[in-house]
Amino acid sequence: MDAMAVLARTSRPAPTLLATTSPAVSRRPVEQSYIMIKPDGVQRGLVGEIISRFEKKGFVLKGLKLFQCPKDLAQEHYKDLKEKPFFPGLIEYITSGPVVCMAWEGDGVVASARKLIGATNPLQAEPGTIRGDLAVQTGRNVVHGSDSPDNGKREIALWFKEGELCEWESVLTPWLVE
Ligand code: DAT
Ligand code: MG
Repeated sequence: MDAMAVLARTSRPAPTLLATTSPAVSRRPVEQSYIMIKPDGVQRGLVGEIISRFEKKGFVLKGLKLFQCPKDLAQEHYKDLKEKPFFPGLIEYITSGPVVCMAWEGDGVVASARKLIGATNPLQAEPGTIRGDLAVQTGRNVVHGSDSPDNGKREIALWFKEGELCEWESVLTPWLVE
């Protein structure tokens, strides 16, 4: 291996970049989104595929668990839709098997995750999005993503108990944000 190749392999962000992770530095409030792989995504073996899209994009995983959702939690999560005719079917579907609950963090993560996920109806979701690539029907659209930063907070508090989120810094952060 020549000297340049060795350098490329071993280079690290400059210490001044790493210093931005110091607790003394004031930061903007962090944005988090609640992302959930629905029971069809788990049953179809799409867990790794879906997680990897958020990892590769550059968001940071702060919470992750496989979870059998009780009915009352599903009803609370989707309470804004309770008057819709599809509500009972939606609750049955979400509670029909384990889901994967995730908290993803990063600037703009809520809107960006919605773009990565794609339109509610997978037939209208763009190719390249999760729903556009991996699903065909609204009632089996494999993944949920919060629709606003406030709902991100609300949903993470709803689905995760105290102590289930991890506070950590990714070593990749200085390579992803300046
Ligand atoms: P999204 O999941 O894209 O935020 P939403 O919040 O409007 O969409 O609806 C929540 C879920 O409810 C959606 O992912 C699938 C289900 N749903 C919505 N509209 C539906 C419909 N017309 N028929 C069946 N299920 C529907
Ligand atoms: Mg929604």
